[in-house]
Amino acid sequence: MSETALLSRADPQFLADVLEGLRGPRRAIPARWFYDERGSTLFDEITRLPEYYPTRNETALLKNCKDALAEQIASGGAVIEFGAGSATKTPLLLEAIDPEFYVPVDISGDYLRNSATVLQSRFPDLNIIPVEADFTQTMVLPDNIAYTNILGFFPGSTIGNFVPRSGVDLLRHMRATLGEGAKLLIGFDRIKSADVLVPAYDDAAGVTAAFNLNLLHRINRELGGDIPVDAFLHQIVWNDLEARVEMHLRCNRDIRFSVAGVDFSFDEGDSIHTENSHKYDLRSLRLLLRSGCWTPVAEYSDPEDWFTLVLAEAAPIQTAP
Ligand code: AVI
Repeated sequence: MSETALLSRADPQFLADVLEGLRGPRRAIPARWFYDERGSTLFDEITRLPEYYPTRNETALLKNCKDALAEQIASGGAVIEFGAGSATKTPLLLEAIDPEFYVPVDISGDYLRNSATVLQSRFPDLNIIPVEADFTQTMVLPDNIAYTNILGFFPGSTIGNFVPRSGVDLLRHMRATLGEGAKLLIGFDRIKSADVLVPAYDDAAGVTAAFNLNLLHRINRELGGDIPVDAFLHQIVWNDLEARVEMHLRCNRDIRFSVAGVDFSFDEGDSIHTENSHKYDLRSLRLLLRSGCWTPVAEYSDPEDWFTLVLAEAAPIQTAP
């Protein structure tokens, strides 16, 4: 395919983010672009790695707080999940609170429909209404859901992939989407030793490295790039000041390449910042929720305090004092 034909099919936002992000001096590409088909498959593999504790710990936590959740959340309402849903975590929540409607919201329509089909066979009486949308923006909920009893579900500590300013914006959009009287069940990965955090993002089997490097393959494939992928190394940094694990792609030699006809040159040691994964203590996660117009009402943590699920209520939108 010619480069013009290729670029006419490319996502214009992906192209803009990559050209802007490679320009430097502080090169960075938003983490949302990891998730093409290959990236989503690799992320799925990551969640099963021995070093990657968040999925295991959050799943165990959900199992353990099922009864407590059932006491706090009335059955027969609607669950709005931000993201297409996980094959293990979503059924646990649905079993616990028995809603009438389940509305998964995701930007990737194919992935959304596939996971909805799998879930429907397991919960034949549940009304599943997939919504293809960007959940980082306020959206209108399907009008056939019961607006009285709404629970947002945002597991996985995906909130950690947003810098605090964007995380607050995201929570406020969720508050606007879900409305007055809604609740939110949200997962937060906790601050812990770098000896645990770093291997979780730099596993021995190299799956996270492949996930990180796949971004460059995607750029080459979708944006007509000729980046020599073998010149880049997966690098993980625990940034204690910002309380976050950072992923970078570090260049191991001087190179030149082009993307969409634009030339770039990298020196040995230059890097592209590809992801932040913020970690929280209880005070910082409460502050983030309150800033995003949510009032925490219950917290569930595992015995090691490695992961916390918070149930929060929509707060009145107020600016003073
Ligand atoms: C999706 N997100 C919560 C994952 C995380 O832990 O920040 C993405 C991930 N990146 C590398 N490993 C996992």
